[in-house]
Amino acid sequence: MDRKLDHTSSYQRIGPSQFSDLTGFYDAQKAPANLTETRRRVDAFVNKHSSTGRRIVLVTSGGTTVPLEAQTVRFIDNFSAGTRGAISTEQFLERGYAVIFLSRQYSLLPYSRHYSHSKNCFLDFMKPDGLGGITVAPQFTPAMLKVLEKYNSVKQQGLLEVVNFVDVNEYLFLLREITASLSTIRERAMFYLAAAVSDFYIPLGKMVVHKIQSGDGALHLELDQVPKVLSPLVKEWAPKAFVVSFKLETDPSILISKAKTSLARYGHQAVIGNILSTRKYHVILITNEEEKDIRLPEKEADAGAEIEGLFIPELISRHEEWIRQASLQN
Ligand code: PAZ
Repeated sequence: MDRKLDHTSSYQRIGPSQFSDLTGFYDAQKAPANLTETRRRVDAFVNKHSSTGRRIVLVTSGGTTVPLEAQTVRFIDNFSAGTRGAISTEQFLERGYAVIFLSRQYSLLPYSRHYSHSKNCFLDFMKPDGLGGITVAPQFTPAMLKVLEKYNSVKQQGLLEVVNFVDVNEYLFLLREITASLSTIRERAMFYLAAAVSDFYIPLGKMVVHKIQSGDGALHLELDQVPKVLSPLVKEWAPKAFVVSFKLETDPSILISKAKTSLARYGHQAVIGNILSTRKYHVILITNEEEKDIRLPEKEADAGAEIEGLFIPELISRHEEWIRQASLQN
């Protein structure tokens, strides 16, 4: 027997089923509890680095969940491990940026990612030192020392601010808040939107409170479309910033046209197109002026190179030009 969930007994149905304007979305959804504290933290980070003239990039990373119940037992998720975001953050930090890392809780983090999702358990990197303590096994020491030095330097200079989300609702509230903060540094802000954000969700007004019960046959879910925040982000929230979005597809034949449509629709500066199965070795950088195929040669990949090391310098040089052009107009 098929059934429909009785959400009306738990929550009153509110608002239209799709929010064409975002105010409707933010009014109807519940803000995360840590929003005010996070804004304070991000404001302090932005103020500190803006006073030194440093450029700041917001890197979004990892996948958002879509809860099925308000007291969430089940949720929809996606594949993203946050690899792109974590690697990219290291690249930006190495090139002088301060980074706000808006990342899915427990997905990969810059620096620790070299060990946390390695084939080895973290304990395999260690050995007893014979004096009752622990040391790093000698074969891993040179590589780990390099990572540790970079990590400590970033920490000492306070160049990295990590903000976590789990579900798509938290992500959208945090993104709007961080954008408001970053907009104060105008052209020196870059948005690098690499998170795999769900296109569909269940609005609070349509969600059941308690665990969905089994035993009554098939479950039919209806998901609303997540509002497109890129439009207000580019046009209203941070109109002076340099904005890079990502476009993921599985069908190569539609990737470029979808990326170009996105660029034309939202009016931002660049799209990085990638295909699920080849995303670690091949991306396409699309701007209004060009379409650049960027590939990581196999030999370089085998030697440990990562494709972000090829396309992030390209983005940075375009960001520098963006800042230069703005300074000519002021
Ligand atoms: O997190 P990851 O490294 O496994 O994947 C990165 C990615 C494919 C999520 C990213 O490159 C991307 O394309 N993000 C945007 C996805 C989208 O089209 O919404």
